[in-house]
This record gives sequence, structure tokens and C-alpha cells, in this order.
Amino acid sequence: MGLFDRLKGKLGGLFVEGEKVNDEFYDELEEALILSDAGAYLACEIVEELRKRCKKESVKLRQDARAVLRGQLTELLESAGSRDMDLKTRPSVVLVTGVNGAGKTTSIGKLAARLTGEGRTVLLCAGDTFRAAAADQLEIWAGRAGCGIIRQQEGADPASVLFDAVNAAKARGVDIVLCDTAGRLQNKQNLMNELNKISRVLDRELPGCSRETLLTLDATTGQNGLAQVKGFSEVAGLTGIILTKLDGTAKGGVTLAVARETGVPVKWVGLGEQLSDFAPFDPVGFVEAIV
Ligand SMILES: Nc1nc2c(ncn2[C@@H]2O[C@H](COP(=O)(O)OP(=O)(O)O)[C@@H](O)[C@H]2O)c(=O)[nH]1
Ligand SMILES: [Mg+2]
Repeated sequence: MGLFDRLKGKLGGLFVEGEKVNDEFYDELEEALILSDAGAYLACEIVEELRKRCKKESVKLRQDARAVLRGQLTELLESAGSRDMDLKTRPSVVLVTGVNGAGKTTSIGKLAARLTGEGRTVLLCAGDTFRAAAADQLEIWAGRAGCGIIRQQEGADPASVLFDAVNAAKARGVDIVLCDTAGRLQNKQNLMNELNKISRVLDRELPGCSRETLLTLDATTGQNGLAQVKGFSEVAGLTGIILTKLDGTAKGGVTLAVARETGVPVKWVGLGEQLSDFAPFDPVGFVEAIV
């Protein structure tokens, strides 16, 4: 069982042994890509490129076109840049943004568990101060992941919570601070102000520190996800994506669209609600599952 088996859908069914590559095949492929949320524009682009490659390599059979398409889509995903996390300095800071319900708090818990499992020390920062329940939820995850948490009262300034977290991290020699945020993209100006303030705290308290700004993107939101990546990119300067809820969809196409149109790499995937339902994104495994 591969990580992405849930994504095996219509696309994979097109590569029937012994059948020829013809116009009908390309039409079916384009339709399947659109149904998988790749978007009409990208679906067309992928099919045109595949036509070119198959012609150049004299590919006649669908089973052989599969390998060509896999190579092509893997290249597309890898073109979004490095999936490594920049966590060189002690402490490093990872900000996690995303719309409500996308899986920020859950992903922070899972990432924390993974990092502590690798022997790093982690401190969570309850930067979503919008609701008290958000910090409570993060505290439960801190317990599961075996790491500390810094929180303040509901309504506190997120930048002030991060100030506390960074100074606690320095005092305790913690490797990585993972910071939750409230992520209200509905009000861009507000979010921008909040993130700018957070950024200023980091510049002042941890000049030159390694920073990641990750967006949690719910894989089940389809093409709307693309708009979220663009919106948050503009406001927050994203360094990567955590693609959540991949267990809940057979449509992986938005991942292709995000890579092609935003160039922000998917670094992690969420595959369920449990601590261990989390993995680094693997383009080769992903493409093998969808094609
Ligand atoms: N199936 C599934 N559910 C997830 C995943 N990640 C988060 N969730 C669920 O999505 C809901 C919202 O998650 P939460 O972390 O609170 O989102 P936040 O508002 O962005 O902090 C919760 O019920 C989570 O259990 C995932 O990868 N798969
Ligand atoms: Mg949350």
C-alpha cells in the first residue's frame, strides 16, 4: 500500500495494455485531468506536451505513454523548487498559515512529533489567539508530540506570544519554534499587519534566523486551493505547502496546478487525523499513484 493509493482514480485507468495512443486517448486524458482538479488550462498544456514527447520518442502504446507522462508530471512537481526545510539556526522558526479548518493546528502537532522523533527539541507557539479553544487544541498536540508550548490569554497579540516563545526557546536552547496563526485571509490587510508584526519580532529577537512560512492547503478544496496559495503567497511570502486531507480525496490534480502556477513546493502531506498521518511529499510516489 502506497501513501497515495487513495488517489488512484480515472487517470490510472486510461493506460490499458496493448491499446494505442490516439486522439481519443488524449481527449480522455484531458478530461480525466480536469476531473482531478488540475484545471482546464493546465490539463490542455499537459496533454500537448505529452503529445510532443510521445511523438519524439515514437511512443505508440498507452502503457508506454504512462512512463512518459509520469516523467513529465514528476518534472512539473519538482520544478516548484526544493522541498528541504531550512532549519539551520537554533532556534529556527516555522510559521504555519492557512484558512480556518485547513489543518494548521493538526499539522503543527504532526510536524512537531516528527521533529522530536528525529531528536530535535520543539516549542509550540499558540499564535492563533482568536479563540481560546485554538490554544487548548494546540496544547493537546504538544502533549502528544512531547514538546513545550507557549500561550497567552484569548485575544492576545500573536506577535507578543511569538516574542515569548522565541525568548523561551533561546533560554531553553530549543531547536525549532512552530508557530500557529489565526489565518484570516478574508481580511487581507489584517493578516498582513499581523504577519508583518511577527516578522519584525523575528528580525529583532532572532536576526538572520532560519524561517519557513508554510501554508496548509486542504486537498479537498480543489481549484479554490490555487487561489488560496496565490493569496497567501502575496501576503506571507510562502516557502512551502503542507497539503492536508489527501486521505479524503481522489483528486490530486490541484497539486499539479499549484506547482505549475505558483512555484511554491509542497513539502509535507497530511493523510489523516492521527499523529503519524504525515509524511514528506514525494513527487515520484505521488505521480505513480495518480497516473
Ligand atoms: N482526514 C484528515 N483530516 C485532517 C487532516 N488534517 C487536519 N484534519 C482535520 O481537519 C479539521 C481542522 O483541523 P485544524 O488543525 O483544527 O485546522 P485549523 O483551523 O487550520 O487549525 C480537524 O477535524 C482535523 O482533525 C488530514 O490530513 N486528514
Ligand atoms: Mg487551528
